[in-house]
Amino acid sequence: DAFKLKRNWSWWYLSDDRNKSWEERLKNVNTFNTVQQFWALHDAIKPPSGLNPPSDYNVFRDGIEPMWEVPENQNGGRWLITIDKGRTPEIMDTIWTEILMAMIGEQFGDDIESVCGIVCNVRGKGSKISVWTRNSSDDDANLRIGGVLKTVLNNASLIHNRPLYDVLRYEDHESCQKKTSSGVKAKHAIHAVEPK
Ligand code: M7G
Repeated sequence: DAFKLKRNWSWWYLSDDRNKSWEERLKNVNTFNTVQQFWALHDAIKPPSGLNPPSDYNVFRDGIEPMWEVPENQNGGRWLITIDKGRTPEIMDTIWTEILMAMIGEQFGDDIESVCGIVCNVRGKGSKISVWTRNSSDDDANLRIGGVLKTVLNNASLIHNRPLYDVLRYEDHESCQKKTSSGVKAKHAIHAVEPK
């Protein structure tokens, strides 16, 4: 028997086709709701490190589209992990798979209602992985979600015997859309190792 997941998840791909608009580049790859379907899909397609920059993977829950414009994301924000250009590509793949497993395995508990999905931006200038949450002003839920991410990633760092990240930063989507060269000011920050 298939191990049923608690909900439906959709995997999306944003292609590297620079001649198309952002919306035209975004395609729904598949929807899954069992553990077996998840691993079949995960193992059949390239890991993030195999994609040509600039392209994205998104895995979002219950029919939520992975874009700022939809009601579930309009007032939202993201926990962001930046992956330095100098790090090995496997680091990105490991972080991606670890957060993905935590999310579809319901590690966020009741706060899953505040989680919309996860994004991997594969970029030549340095890739990014983020967890999108529904309400950028809901500090309690966002900090709990950030706390789960810290636990998941710190455990994974021990298993893989290397630090996977330095800091998680929370920013709202609105600031990201207005972003200037000076970057976006983070609303919250959680360090892998709290500074002494
Ligand atoms: P990005 O991919 O989030 O970051 O945004 P990047 O700077 O690392 O590449 C790059 C560009 O993609 C934005 O300036 C938008 O033009 C477009 N874009 C990104 N997102 C997440 C959206 C979205 O949700 N909706 C729309 N319409 N465009 C987006």
